[in-house]
Amino acid sequence: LSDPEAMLALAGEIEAAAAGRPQAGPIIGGQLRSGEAMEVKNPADTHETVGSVVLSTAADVEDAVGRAARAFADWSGMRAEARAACLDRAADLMEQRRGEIIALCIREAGKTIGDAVAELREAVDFCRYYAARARTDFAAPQALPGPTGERNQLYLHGRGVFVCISPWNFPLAIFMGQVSAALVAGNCVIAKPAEQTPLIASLAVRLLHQAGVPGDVLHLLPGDGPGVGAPLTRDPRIAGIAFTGSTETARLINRTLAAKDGPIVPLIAETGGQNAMIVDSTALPEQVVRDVLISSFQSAGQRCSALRVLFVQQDIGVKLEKMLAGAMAELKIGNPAWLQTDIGPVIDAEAKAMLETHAQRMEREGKLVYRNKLGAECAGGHFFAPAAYRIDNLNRLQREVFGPVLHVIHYAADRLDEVLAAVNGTGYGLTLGIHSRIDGKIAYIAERLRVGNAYVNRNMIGAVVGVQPFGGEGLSGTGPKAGGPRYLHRFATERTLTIDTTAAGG
Ligand code: TXE
Repeated sequence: LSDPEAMLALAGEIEAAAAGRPQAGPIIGGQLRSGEAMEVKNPADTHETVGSVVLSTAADVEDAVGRAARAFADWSGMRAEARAACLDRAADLMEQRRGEIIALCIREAGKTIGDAVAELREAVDFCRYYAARARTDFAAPQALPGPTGERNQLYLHGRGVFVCISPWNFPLAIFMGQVSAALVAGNCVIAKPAEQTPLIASLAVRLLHQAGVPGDVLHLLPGDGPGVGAPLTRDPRIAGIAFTGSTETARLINRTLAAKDGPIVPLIAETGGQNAMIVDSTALPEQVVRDVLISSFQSAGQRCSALRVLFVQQDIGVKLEKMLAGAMAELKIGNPAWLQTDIGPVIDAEAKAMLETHAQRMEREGKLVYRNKLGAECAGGHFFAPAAYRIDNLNRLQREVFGPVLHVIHYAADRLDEVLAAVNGTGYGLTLGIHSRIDGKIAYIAERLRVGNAYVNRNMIGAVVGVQPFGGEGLSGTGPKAGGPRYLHRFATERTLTIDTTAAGG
């Protein structure tokens, strides 16, 4: 975005693509099914129809799972190289169609241009990274040490039909991350996108088919959780589930898996966080403010990694709050299609209502640090004015507040251990920020907090594929880490082959 000429070219592509009215629906065996279509609205302007979607029926679920199960032997028997090549081609296609993809991320998911560009980049990175990992880990068996007279080999093999259930907050990157990993590991895939973002998912599936993934290997089933997601998780023919969304839904899926007959299958769950940043009085205030703003408010706070609770050492608390308020006042909230916009809408009316209810409670129970005002341009969409509140302790927050709301807690320097106990006590364990210039203290905090991704003296955004593999523990998910060297292995089953080499010709 820093090169004005490239930005201008991209803006032209986005504008040209924004005129389209894409259609989504069940894509089964490579064919888009028709039916009664529902309109998909733009969260920034609910009068604008972005496209339409046909929801999947029970018969679609049955058809898709049956076809995927029948296609599994051929797909899993293919050389890993052939599957990896499909992912590389899909990455190329995404880059070629960037204008269309970015325009959809803006119009269907309310992403700002910067967020949409980053989302596309991440989706491309996932495809290329998993393709590369498949080439190293899946192409040939791994030789294992063993006693003389014996050769031992370890193979990775696809599991079967994998169900990928994805959320709306990274409708392309998380969707592509799950689906590409499952496919390249040798599985057939049924993808169930979030009900809010079927159009982006539909485009992604068409690109994967165009890249060479056979129609019967990858199916798309748009629809809601109870109607489409739940029947998929109950189906005895599925071999695994990759899920990103709320902790509550992950628990529901866990219970379904526990109760059903048939094979025992893995659940790879990536859920929410109650992410904290701990700032002491040696931190550089300007840097802290800049990093807090990015960590809390980028993507309108709708990232599982976003900063929710800022712990500030008491002696600098008031000064930092004042600086934060000043910086928040500069934020531009509005149409995400405008280049100058920092914060777009939240995803839907339900999300906005949940955030407003929380804000009302905070206004009663906490102390307002700052709340932005919304301009007239926000009237037609699901906009929520970013807010920061000072609260006295972490128990005030029962669950993840998924939006642009920051909570500030002041702590006394000699009570750092209580802060650490409180953060661990949430049960979540996703991201953590530390701002301090005391190495010993940084190490002390990092060693004691149970989190998946910790960031020191920087913002908490940026799980770059292959650089900061992403994922949490406890209520935040199961691992393995997305974009990490061991992610694909969980989508595969391990088989060993032991050969007696003392026999003739061995
Ligand atoms: O999540 P859901 P929602 C958190 C965030 C947010 C809250 C609710 O706190 O406020 O979750 O968001 C599918 N069986 N995150 O309602 O319901 C559903 O259709 C099978 C954090 O969007 O968990 C969608 O495809 N599937 C998060 C997906 O699960 C079911 C991202 C996620 O929806 C199902 C999103 C069922 N019974 C929300 N019920 C993150 N970790 O980034 C729903 N689904």
